[in-house]
Amino acid sequence: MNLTFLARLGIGKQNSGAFDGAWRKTRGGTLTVRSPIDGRSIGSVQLADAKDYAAVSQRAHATFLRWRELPAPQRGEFVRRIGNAFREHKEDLGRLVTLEAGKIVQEGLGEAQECIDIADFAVGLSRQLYGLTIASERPQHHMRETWHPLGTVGIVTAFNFPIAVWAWNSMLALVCGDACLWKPSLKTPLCAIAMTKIAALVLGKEWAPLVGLCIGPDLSVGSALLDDPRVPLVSATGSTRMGRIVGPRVAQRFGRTLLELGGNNAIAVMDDADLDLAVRAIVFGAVGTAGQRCTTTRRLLVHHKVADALQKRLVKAYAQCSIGNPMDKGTLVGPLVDEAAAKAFDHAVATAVQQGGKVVCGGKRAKVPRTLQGGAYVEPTIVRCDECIPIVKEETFAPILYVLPVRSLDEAIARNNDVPQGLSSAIFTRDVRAAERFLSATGSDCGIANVNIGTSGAEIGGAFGGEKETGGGRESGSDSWKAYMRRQTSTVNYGASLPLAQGIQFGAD
Ligand code: UN1
Repeated sequence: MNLTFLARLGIGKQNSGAFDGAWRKTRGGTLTVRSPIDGRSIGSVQLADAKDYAAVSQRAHATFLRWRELPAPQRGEFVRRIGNAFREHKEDLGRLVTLEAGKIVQEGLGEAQECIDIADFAVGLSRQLYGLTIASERPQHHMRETWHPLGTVGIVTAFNFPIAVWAWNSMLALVCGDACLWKPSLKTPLCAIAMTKIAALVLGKEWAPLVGLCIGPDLSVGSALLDDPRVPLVSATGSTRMGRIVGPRVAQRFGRTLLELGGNNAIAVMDDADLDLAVRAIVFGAVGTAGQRCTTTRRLLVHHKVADALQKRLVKAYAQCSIGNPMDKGTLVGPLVDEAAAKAFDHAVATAVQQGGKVVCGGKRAKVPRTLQGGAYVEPTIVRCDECIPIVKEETFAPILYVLPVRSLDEAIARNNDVPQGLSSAIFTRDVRAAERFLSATGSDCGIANVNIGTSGAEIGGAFGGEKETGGGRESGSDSWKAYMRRQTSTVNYGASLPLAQGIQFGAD
C-alpha cells in the first residue's frame, strides 16, 4: 500500500495524542494504530492522560474568552479558510479515512466532502446567527433575544465517521464563538490528528488552542471531559450504552449534552413502489460502510405482495457486491472495524437463526486474499423473518438486513416505530397519500423520515439526529447551531416611567 499521503497530512510514525495550541509531550501509554484493511500497524500515538486533558481544557477556555469577542463574520472567515484547506486535502483525507476506518474510497471521499460542506454552511451562518425582537406589553419598552457564545464544546466521536462528525460540531462551534475539545475514538486517532493539524495551521498560533485534541482512554480523559465545569456542552456520538453514561453524568453538573446514539433504521416498501429505485437504495443503505453507519438500513418492511420479488432482486444485487480491499476501485464492501465487530456479526446471525430467522444470503465470514487476512471481512447478509423476532430490535453494527413482510401501510408504520431507537426511516411508494401519512404526526417517529430515498447518506443542510434511544440531539444543518450558543432575553425600557408587566401596581395608590 502506498502511504505517502500520511506525510502530506502531517502524520508521522509516532504522534502525540494531545494538542493545546502545540503538540504536547503526553504521559499516557503508547497506542499502536492498526488498519482494519489488513490489521497491519500504520503508526503509533502517545496517549493523553487526565493531566494533559486539564492543560488542553485550560488553554481552550482561555482562548475562548478572547475568541467570543471577535465578530462572528470574522470567525467565519477563519472557518472559510479551514474549509478551503479541507478542499486542498480532500483526496488525502478520503484515503486516510479508508485506511483507518476501512470504508471504501468513494465513501472516504464523501466523508471529506461532508467536512467541506459543513464548513461552507458554517461560513454562511456566521452572518446569520439571528436573534428575535419580541413585542413588549409595556409602553416604550422593547424585548429581544440574542445568541451568545457558550464556551468549550466537548466533542466525542466514533470510529465510523472519524472526520465528519467532528467537522459538523467544530465548524459550527467556531462560528458560534466557542472553543472545541475533541476526544476521538481510539480506533481512528490519525484522522483526528490530521484534521486538527489542518485546522490549527489556518487558525495560527493565536487561535490554534480552539481546536483542542485529547486522545486517551474513557476512564481518564473521557471522565475528565464529562466532569469538566469548563465544558458547558458535550456533543457525543456513539452507542446508546455510552449515552446512558454521558447523559446523566453531564446533567449532574447541569452541563448540556447533544447525543447522537444508536439507530435501527427501516425502509418500508409498499406494493406500488418503484422496485428499481428501492433495490439501489436498500443496497446502499444496508451494505454501504459495511453496515457501520448509525443510519444503516437494518430492517426492510416490505408489502407481502412484493416481498418475494424484492427479496430475489436483493439477493442478486448482493451477489454482485464485491468484498475486499476498500482502497481498490471495484470494491463495494470493505472490512468491519475489528475482530470484535465481526464476532458481534457472527453472534447476531446465530441468534437470528436460533430465533427463527432464515439466512437468505451471506451470514458468514468473507473469503479474502491472503494479504487481507488480518482484517475482519464478513458477507453482507439478508435474514428473512416472517415473524418478528427479538434480535430485530437490536442494533448490530454490521451489514445484516432483516426482511419483514407487512400487510399494510399501518402495519409498516407501527413496526417502523416498534423499536427503542428513532434515528432514520424511509418509505418507497408512488402514492402521495401513503408518503405523506408516513411523514405525518402519526407516521414515522424518527428524526429523519424520507420518501423514495434510503435511510443513510443525509445532506449536511438538514438537522441530523433522532428520537428515543437515539438521544434527541440535532447536529449539522438547519438551526442546530442554537445548541452551541446561549440564549439571552433582554427587555429595554427607553421611557421615563417604570410600568410593571402583568399590570401590577406595586406601592401605588
Ligand atoms: C453516523 O453514522 O454517525 O447520513 C453519521 C449519513 C451520514 C452521516 C452518518 N451523512 O449516513
